[in-house]
Amino acid sequence: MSKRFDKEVFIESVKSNLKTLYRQTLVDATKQQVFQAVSYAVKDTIIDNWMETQKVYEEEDPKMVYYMSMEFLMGRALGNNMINLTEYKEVKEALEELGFDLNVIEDQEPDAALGNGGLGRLAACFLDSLATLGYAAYGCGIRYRYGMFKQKIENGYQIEVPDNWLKDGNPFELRRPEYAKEVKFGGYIRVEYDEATKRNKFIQEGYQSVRAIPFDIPIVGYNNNVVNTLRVWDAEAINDFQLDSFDKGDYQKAVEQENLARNIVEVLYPNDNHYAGKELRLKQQYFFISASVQAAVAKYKKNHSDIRKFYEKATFQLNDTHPTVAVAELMRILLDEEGLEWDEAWEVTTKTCAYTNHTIMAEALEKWPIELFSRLLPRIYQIIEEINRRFVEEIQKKYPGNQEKIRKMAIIYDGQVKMAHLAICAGYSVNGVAALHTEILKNQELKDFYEMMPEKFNNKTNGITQRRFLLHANPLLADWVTEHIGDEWITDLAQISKLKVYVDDEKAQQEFMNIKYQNKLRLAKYIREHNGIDVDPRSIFDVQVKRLHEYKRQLLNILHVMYLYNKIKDHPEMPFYPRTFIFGAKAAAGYRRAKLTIKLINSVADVINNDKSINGKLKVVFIEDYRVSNAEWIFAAADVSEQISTASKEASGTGNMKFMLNGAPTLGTMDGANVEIVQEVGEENAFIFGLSAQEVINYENNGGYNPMDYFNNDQDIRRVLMQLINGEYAPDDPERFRDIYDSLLNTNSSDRADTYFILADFKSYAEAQERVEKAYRDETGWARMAMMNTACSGKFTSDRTIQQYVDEIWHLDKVTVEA
Ligand code: 26Q
Repeated sequence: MSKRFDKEVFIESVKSNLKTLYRQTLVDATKQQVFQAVSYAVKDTIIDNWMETQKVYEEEDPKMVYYMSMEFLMGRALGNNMINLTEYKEVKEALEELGFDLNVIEDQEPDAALGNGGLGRLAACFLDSLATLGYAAYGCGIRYRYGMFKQKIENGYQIEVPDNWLKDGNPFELRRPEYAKEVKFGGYIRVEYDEATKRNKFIQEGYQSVRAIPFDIPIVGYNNNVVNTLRVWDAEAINDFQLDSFDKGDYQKAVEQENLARNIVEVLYPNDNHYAGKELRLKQQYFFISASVQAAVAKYKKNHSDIRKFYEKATFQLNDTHPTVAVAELMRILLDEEGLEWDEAWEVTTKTCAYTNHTIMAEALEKWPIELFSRLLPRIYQIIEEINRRFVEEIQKKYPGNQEKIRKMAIIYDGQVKMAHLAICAGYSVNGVAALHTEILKNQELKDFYEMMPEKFNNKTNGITQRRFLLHANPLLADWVTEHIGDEWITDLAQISKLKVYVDDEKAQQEFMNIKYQNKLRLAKYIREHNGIDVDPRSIFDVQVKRLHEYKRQLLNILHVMYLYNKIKDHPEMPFYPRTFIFGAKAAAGYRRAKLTIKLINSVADVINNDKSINGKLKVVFIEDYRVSNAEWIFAAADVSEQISTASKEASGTGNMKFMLNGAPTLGTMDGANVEIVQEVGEENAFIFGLSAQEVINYENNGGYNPMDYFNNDQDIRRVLMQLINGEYAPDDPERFRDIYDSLLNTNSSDRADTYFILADFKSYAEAQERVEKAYRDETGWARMAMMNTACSGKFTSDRTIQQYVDEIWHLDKVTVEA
């Protein structure tokens, strides 16, 4: 399919890049320079396919999806691009001949961390699948100058360090000034009657504006010559004022516009599952949406004359509510610039926009104060007011006299603009991201909307790309799988179920577990180099890596570690299988309790790792700066996947799927996609514990949960909690962890004590952990279980997810691109 890789040509290209970029030869070049030179050589191949793909799109005019997202957590590009070009091994060999280790070269690349966690990484996996399946797609986002912060751990505390990911230049991006768009903020709207059209014209005046400049990043499909585009927008000042003729007002405005442009794309908000009502955040949202929608309309108009059929060629998928101003921006363009009537414009808009919900956490819901919203986006606000007026009318028609419905469903209410309500009202599809999550949306969170418009609601269980998270992340296992069942799993993960015939095969079991062991060695080396901690690769690697959030319950995990440590100290003779508890997590910079939890984990680690008396039976490791690139190694090395969120709180989870694919059974609650994982792999191949989602919801609705009961009646729990405040892990400041203790036992004004049911689930979790230990002692049993997890992971490819989006929501046309 793709052009044959020519080693000589490739090497020449690397050499010539070194020369033109850096005036360097191979012998003198730094590793960073070699990385750049190799990347430009790879980009060369990509560009041909990129142009060819865009030509096919021009000719065949397929319907396109615009995946609108504030976040794209791409990670590194070089390795992934080589994988998808099917040139990875060839390049590796070529570089070896030149005396370079490809792993070391790949390691020079900073992660493109333009996202927080699950939602951003999902967007990245979707782009990979869209290109691989041959669908025309644009990712639309922001080119943040600083992505997700780098995490340093100092004295056990998280320190945030700016992520200057562009400092050496990004070899894969392409600046496209010819597609720049102007985006306007603020000012006021002057209404003017237009005799010619007999309509009011709405003219924005006294505004500030910035120029949005697109940077295009290639998204390489696997072995199919398709290259799609991730388009991220940079902001530049518009300063066409004349130096000789400006008065004081012009000068002031010019400076303000410079600042606006600089600030707008400066940094990603590092909040995960938490809404911060910051003006700059709303500016970011409108900035990239206005530019993207303008570009999508312009692209359509190049080849089509009737804007009323826009939706036949374009669909906008809104990645959570963050891009929901797209609804009003599309309306604005259709009404004010294209001259459509309201009903015509509304039809186009509601056939174009679709919305994905990623959370039921109340604190993540976007509600903008009217004052802020209307000041920043005056015309957009007018349009939303009219959308709301008509929507409220509809509600009244359906539920006459029912004020309650209006209070609960209106888009504008109580001085706030509710973005989820706008997205549901204007979207033709509303989807959750796992079966359980979608059911909770329909029956609890969005019940009123579901009752009014049931046809909009649907489920799309998340997925992950096996190309990055197995083929690239775990080459040993990838090769082993291919040896046994062929390589079709790379683009058809359902094939991986063919491994089931090997789960009882002793040789296969040994090979599988030996690969796991090699990956554990690789991770142990990483931990030694980065944390200075020695871990025993024969111990159980029990891993929880994800954003730090109370609902994800890293606290439950570390409290259990404290409990185990107590047990080992009390009963040194007790048989105990060595365990290594591995954590990785960033806390939002302003999330006090999350940051204190990191300190707790590190304090417990300090005590336990330095206690010679326990003979290394227990180790605790906090991996600094958990991110996509080191995640790849971590998943490959995990024995146990910790997915222990309070049931009903984790919409889906996607890390759970990456562990499963790499042969790590889930230790988890019946939450999010865990439910479907258990369905696929069988209960006997997972370790499930804790309250069900319904039980949690019942407690939340009816009360009756009292964590003090557990404190009073269970001495193990009481002892662990007392250790939070007796200086056991904070001899220099015994009060350090008081807030965590209080959060579990003391009701404060806003929250019930132990909001996330940690004490309720503690015993059940500890028992599940005992089952893990017992299962791990049975070597064959464990090998079988691990292999079953890999073999049953077929459903969780993002290729399946994307195919469902295409079939049930987007209805895109498939394309093929010849080399
Ligand atoms: C909103 C307003 C202002 C500032 C920040 C935000 C904000 C930013 C990020 C709100 C939420 C997020 C991220 C949410 C997220 O990552 N959700 C996760 O989405 C995954 C993909 O669907 C799911 O697997 C996870 O369960 C869900 O938590």
